[in-house]
Amino acid sequence: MNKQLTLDQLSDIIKEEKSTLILCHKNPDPDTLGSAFSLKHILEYYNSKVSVACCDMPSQKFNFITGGISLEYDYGSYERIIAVDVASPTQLGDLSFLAESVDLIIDHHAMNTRFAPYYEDLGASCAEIIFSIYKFLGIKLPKHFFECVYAGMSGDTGGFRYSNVTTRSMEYGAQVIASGIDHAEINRIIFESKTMGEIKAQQLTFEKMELLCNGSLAVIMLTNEIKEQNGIFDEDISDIVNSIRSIEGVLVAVSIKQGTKDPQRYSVSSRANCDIDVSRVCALLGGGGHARASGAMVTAPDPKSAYEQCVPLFEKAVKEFKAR
Ligand SMILES: [Mn+2]
Repeated sequence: MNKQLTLDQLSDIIKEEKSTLILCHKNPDPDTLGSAFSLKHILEYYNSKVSVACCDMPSQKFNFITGGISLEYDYGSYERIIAVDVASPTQLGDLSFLAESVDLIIDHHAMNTRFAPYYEDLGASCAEIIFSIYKFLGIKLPKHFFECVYAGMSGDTGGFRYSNVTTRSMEYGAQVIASGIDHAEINRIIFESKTMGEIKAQQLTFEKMELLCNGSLAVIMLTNEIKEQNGIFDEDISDIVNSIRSIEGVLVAVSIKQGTKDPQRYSVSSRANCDIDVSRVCALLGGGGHARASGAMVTAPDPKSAYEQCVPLFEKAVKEFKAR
């Protein structure tokens, strides 16, 4: 069993001057990126040299967080590795070979597999934890720190709207805004701006998706064939599950994406608009996450068998919910 750290112990570790690699989860979202780059500011304050790595290229619209990071790293030459917003080794995607070398996990997922010593707090976002650390340390940091933290907090709460929002989320949000950041612009970029590739992918998604359980379950399966035929790249489809979730009457939305590098690996994302705990369904597929937002990686010889592994489980969950 890996050790659970207190905020005191965590801050002592953070103050150590060590070259550090911070790992984000695959399909990077504003929370994993915002947490990584805000933590980078804290570590740099204590003179550590820091790089951030992710197996997938972040959407260009998140350049305000990343500064447009390059993904070329020498994985061996760091004194410590910290994973942020990463619930399990599979969430590291192609970087999961580094899971054994992770020295510290900072995360907010109830289903974290605790694959290394960890600091855990079940707040709405991992960025809330980073902000707690900042407050505990009482240090002064540049504006970019607050932009990153805000991006994470707002990203995981849908702009402070989801059921995971607590009074602490709002209090922290207010304190971050008080630093003088342009929060409206950050929200515009996260929620109201899409690259042309994302728009194209969205259009294709609405064409190809399926509505099951009398319109309560929306499913989109994107195979490599469909992606290639339509000139769609992986960074364009990171958020498609949220597009189909917005359809009136949909209780659960599921996206199944075939891996580009490994076509026998399928990335499953699910969202619930009601009290269906999709993390339980994803746990049956070896994954996990939050009650209303979860994922899994499925291995299958072809798209049809991947579909058959996943979709009946979600159908069952929706039918059981409706029969309640
Ligand atoms: Mn998160």
